[in-house]
Amino acid sequence: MENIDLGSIIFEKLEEAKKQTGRINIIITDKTGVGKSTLINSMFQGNLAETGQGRPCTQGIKEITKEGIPISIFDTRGLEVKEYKETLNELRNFISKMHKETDVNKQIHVAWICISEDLRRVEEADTELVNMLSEFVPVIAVITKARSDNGFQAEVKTLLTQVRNVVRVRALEEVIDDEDIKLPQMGLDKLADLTEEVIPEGRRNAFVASQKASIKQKVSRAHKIVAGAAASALAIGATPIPFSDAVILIPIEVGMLASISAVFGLDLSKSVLTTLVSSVLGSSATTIGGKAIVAGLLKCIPGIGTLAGAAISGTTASILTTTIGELYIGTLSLLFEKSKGEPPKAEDIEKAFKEKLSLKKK
Ligand SMILES: Nc1nc2c(ncn2[C@@H]2O[C@H](COP(=O)(O)OP(=O)(O)OP(=O)(O)O)[C@@H](O)[C@H]2O)c(=O)[nH]1
Ligand SMILES: [Mg+2]
Repeated sequence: MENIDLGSIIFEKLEEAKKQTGRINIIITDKTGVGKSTLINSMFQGNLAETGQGRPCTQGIKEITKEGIPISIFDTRGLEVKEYKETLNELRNFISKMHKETDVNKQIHVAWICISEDLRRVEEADTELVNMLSEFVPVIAVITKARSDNGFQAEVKTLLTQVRNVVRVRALEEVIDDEDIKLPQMGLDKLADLTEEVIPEGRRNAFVASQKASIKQKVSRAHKIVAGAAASALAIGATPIPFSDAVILIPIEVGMLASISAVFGLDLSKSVLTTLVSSVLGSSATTIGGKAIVAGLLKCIPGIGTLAGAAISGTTASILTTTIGELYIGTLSLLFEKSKGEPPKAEDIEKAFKEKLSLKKK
């Protein structure tokens, strides 16, 4: 079996991972000043509302995006009670137009309507807004600036019958001066989970990648990717793979690393993925043969190298894949915890991953 061209596999798998991630579009609305922008900044990578690009779609709707984050947020002008019919119409026209898009990446996938807990009131306008939105997309009611519930959440549930769920969120930590009490952020991870639940399966990776409120959500999505890759490795080895043919495992490992990176929300460049793959293989050669690959890979599972003989069974290939995938997830989740959900620096990832691998290889 001839050598493979690692560079082109890496390029191809990166493109594939991006394509599989797709994009998610969220509409965030209701009255002005309820904390929409603050919520967006606390919820998504890159302080989106503050630093993202804003593109006006209509007079009252702007699309916020940022390079490298697979989400578009449609932020709307406040729903003023006096002229809410007008705003509602504008929104309806906009959503129904988006809904006709055949490219699913361009449709709206979920709506958050934000009601401030301070206001403690659900109005006719809110009900109409929810009813209209829920004709097109699942709607989640977000009670913002949560401080004391006093039955308000239950009231929202009762009054807004069309919402899929109601969640209380405190997007900013709050200090109550007189009493020296600190109220920490809350509810953001719950909102992330509820949103993941109501959106279509095909949109979940994009959402999970974009949000920073739940690292657990990223990890659990990444486990699924590893399980899928391990199953592919198992299938390939239905009859044991001679060492010299082991290059066929490489696209699986590279694809897995690329997809895990994508679901964590890393904007991975080819050079970073190349370094990660080199760490796994213990070689930075760009073309590499089966024997060298097997030698590199098998070092990731202590003790198994000697058992393997001249061929890799599907079971070994799948254990190997799981080991590499889990090490990478472990690396990323630690770093993401440290950086509060924002993508860590590429060199920190490389360094931490190498350290984990070398511990394993000892
Ligand atoms: N204490 C507290 N204040 C908050 C919270 N969320 C937002 N705020 C404050 O509420 C005010 C309005 O927040 P924004 O995020 O600008 O509200 P918005 O809905 O984007 O407002 P418009 O874009 O003007 O419609 C700001 O002073 C925020 O700091 C929260 O969870 N707790
Ligand atoms: Mg705003």
